[in-house]
Amino acid sequence: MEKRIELTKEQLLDMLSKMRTIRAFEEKADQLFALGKVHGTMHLSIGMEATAVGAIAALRPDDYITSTHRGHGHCIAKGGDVKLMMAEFLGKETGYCRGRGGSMHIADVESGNLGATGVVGGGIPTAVGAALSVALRKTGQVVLCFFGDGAANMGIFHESLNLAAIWKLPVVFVCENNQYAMSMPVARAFPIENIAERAAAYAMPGKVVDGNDVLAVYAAVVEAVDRARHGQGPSLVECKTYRWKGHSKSDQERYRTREEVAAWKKRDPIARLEAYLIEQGVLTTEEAQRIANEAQQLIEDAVAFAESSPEPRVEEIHEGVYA
Ligand SMILES: Cc1ncc(C[n+]2csc(CCOP(=O)(O)OP(=O)(O)O)c2C)c(N)n1
Repeated sequence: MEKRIELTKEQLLDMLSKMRTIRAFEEKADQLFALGKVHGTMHLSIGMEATAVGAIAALRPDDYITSTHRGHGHCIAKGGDVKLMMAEFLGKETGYCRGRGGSMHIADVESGNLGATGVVGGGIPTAVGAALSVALRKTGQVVLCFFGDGAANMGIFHESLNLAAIWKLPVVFVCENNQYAMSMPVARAFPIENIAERAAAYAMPGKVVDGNDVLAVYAAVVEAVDRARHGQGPSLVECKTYRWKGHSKSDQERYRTREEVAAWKKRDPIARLEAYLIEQGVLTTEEAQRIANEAQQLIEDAVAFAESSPEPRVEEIHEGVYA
């Protein structure tokens, strides 16, 4: 694990707690889906918690993020309310988007989360637009943009990075390279080894980090955020990580082996952080258990809230929906 001695115990435990909350939210989401309680599909980021938490920990609360279709973790890490998220997930009137958006369309503008999107790569130009806005308004905010490896092969990625670079916008591009775009492995989709190498084409720093090491992600993004905040323009940070679950619920997982999944599970970002903090004397096993229990309880309460919430009324179902 990368050492960040300037982090306080409180900050470190907050990182662990957020990672635990994301894991608990998504394991519950998986169960609820299996019980037939969810409309549509969903994309889980189990195994990728360190990228969301490490990157967002480098931000100020008033900074912005844009998210992806795999966005539960980003929302929780940015301070989203799991009760409203769970209600949205179950299509309830009390959800973030009054149940109209579901898993893939959660936005929480108050916490600076400009939203998840079902359009792959859609958050990239949105982030650049938001960065242009904060630059013109001189607010000193930074925009952090999450996207997957698949999105990095879309035209909009190149156009957006170019614009951000020539205008020196305060945006940090965080590629969550979880090794596959649906069933397409990165080795077959890219002629280069690291997606971060593409930063050179736009004269911005490009860094590769172990995306399962929350402190390494944090350190890389702190540096990028600092540059952005001081008018030095955008950066690209590639976090190498892995999703434990299938792409979405319709995935038969014929493109990868059980051995590969098992090998990545050994690099569980949560277990790694716990082990590191215990070894450093920052955490006891009892505290680790308490943090895990609290996260679980938070999610149980969120489910109770969502399940007891009303469904949207049929006659109002088009309210707030734009297509
Ligand atoms: C514009 C667009 N093209 C295609 C799709 C279908 N689609 C949904 S997810 C996905 C793969 C995305 O891969 P990646 O960007 O690596 O993100 P990951 O799913 O790995 O998190 C595709 C092609 C879509 N939703 N939007």
